[in-house]
Amino acid sequence: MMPTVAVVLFAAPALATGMHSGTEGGHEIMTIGQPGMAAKAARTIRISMIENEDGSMAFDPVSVTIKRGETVRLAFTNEGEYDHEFVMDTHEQVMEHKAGMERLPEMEHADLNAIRIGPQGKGEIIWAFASVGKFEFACLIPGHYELGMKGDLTVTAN
Ligand SMILES: [Cu+2]
Repeated sequence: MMPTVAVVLFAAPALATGMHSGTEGGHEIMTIGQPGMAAKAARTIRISMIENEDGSMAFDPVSVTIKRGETVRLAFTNEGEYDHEFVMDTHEQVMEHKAGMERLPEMEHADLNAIRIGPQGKGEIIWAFASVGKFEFACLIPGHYELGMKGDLTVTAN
């Protein structure tokens, strides 16, 4: 029998934070996919976190398209002077996570579909996208979403 390593890796932090309400029995499969293996990442998508002079904030690019089954290296650069984060999920889950961040702004999240990056910092997520659909990415540090830090992630059929 092949061990399902990815599921085990994912389940541990979800249990630790207890942030997602969609879990039953501590076992959660995310619609958007799961952490991928670096060796399988066929391409890199570079995403910058930007603070504009007018006070607005943004991701660049603001939309990303990926094919179902693709493993992608998402490489982030925070070009600003504040911390930023990237979380990707269904719109519903992003909104739930956003509400959680507003209740507990200092909350550290260990979710594998999210990363927090300090000023001028870099980071990456390697992700295997499992399902066709419309997803969202966002920075959920309070206020940043409203200032523009969100984007569309579309997973297409092959
Ligand atoms: Cu931000």
